[in-house]
Amino acid sequence: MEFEKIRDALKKKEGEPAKIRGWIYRKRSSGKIVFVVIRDSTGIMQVIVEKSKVADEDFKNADKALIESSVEVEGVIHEDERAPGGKEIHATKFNVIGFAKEFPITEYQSVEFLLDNRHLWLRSRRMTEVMKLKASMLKFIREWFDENEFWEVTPSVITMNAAEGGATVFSFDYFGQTAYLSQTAQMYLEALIFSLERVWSLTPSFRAEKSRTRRHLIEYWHLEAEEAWVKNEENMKLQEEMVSYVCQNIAKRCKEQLEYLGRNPEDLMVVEPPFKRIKYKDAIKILQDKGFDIQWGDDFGAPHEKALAEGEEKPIFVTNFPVESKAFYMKISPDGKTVECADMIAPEGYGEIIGGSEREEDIESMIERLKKDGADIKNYEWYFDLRRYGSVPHSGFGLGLERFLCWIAKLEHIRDATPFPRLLRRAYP
Ligand code: NSS
Repeated sequence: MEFEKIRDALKKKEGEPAKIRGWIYRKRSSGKIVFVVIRDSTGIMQVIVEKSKVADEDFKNADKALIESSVEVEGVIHEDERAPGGKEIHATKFNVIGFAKEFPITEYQSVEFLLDNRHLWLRSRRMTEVMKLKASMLKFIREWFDENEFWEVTPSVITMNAAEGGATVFSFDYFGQTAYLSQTAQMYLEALIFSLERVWSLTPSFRAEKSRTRRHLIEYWHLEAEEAWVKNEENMKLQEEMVSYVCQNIAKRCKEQLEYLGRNPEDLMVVEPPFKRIKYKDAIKILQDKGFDIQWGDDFGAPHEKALAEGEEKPIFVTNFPVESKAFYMKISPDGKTVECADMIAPEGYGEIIGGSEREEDIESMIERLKKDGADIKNYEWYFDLRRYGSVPHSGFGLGLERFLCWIAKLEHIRDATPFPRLLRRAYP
């Protein structure tokens, strides 16, 4: 008989044979009977190991094996409403594959302790459900890009361009030259639209941000798209369609994960285009009316974004930020003071999840803005070539996958949206 997943074994009837493998999740012993709950990637199953029903060796091992030992079990299904899932296996064989030492993680542990033991904490039900949700998100994102004729591409993560500003870039010695860890794939995606027209990529992005907040990671997964012949408004349409597609599919196809994490699928079903659009200058007024001390030119922090999306069921866009507050590559609007950009802000205080814009085509304007940031212009010559050889209006956006997941999964802190979070003072394990 082949091994089966616990999910499938739980569908079997009284008296049917079963064979599973996994890790000991819970255990108690009463002399002649050991009750073991086994988990695998699909669920948990109670196993009854009775001294009189298995080989002596098997019983001894079952009796002494600690939580997180890996085991193989053969037996017969028995229906019992007291067991999780209403079924249990009465073992005929109980084989310990790897005995576990005493597991360091017990019920109430500090955040720091759990981060120190992240490699073990990943086995928790909570982390398991979050990671399943993240994998599903990626699947739906891929579906959407595929259906909308975007090509997936693989840009480099080592670069000589600090496109999002020199202040938050990690630099290192690249055989005698200074190179950076990528903050964004955008410039490379821009190069690829001249052959593929619509492209997207998923890469790690790095931000040496000294901020210690619940929404900043030093390394995060960046989902980016770039579209030829597209202006800012159509760029926003694509973003709201993609985000809605992912929300709706998660609501319909990931109920188990959502339920465990306390997110009502109905919250995500209501997410559909169009999303509200607010101009930056109006957003400033709204914030001032709400009592914030904020002026034209100031950037938004978490409290501002939270206030702007207050009472909203869907994300909103804030558009047309002041030129000085945004990156050198954003197209300056006809008013000369703002740029053709949009930040997508999630509801419930989750803040900005997407930054996008139409791209500047005027080389002089970009040089001027780059110089203000102290950038080495010669490293941007290749990028200016894109404007010199058949430039077209084009736009794109970047979504922080972990920020998106925080909102979808109702997480309190972004560290739980990734298996091995890189934080201000942590790159271990
Ligand atoms: O800086 S962004 O707003 N925009 C860009 O990097 C563009 N070059 C993207 C593009 O147009 N191709 O970052 C985009 C998103 C932002 O909205 C967040 O969701 C996420 O990337 N982001 C982060 N997530 C987690 N941690 C940190 N530190 C972080 N920084 C940005």
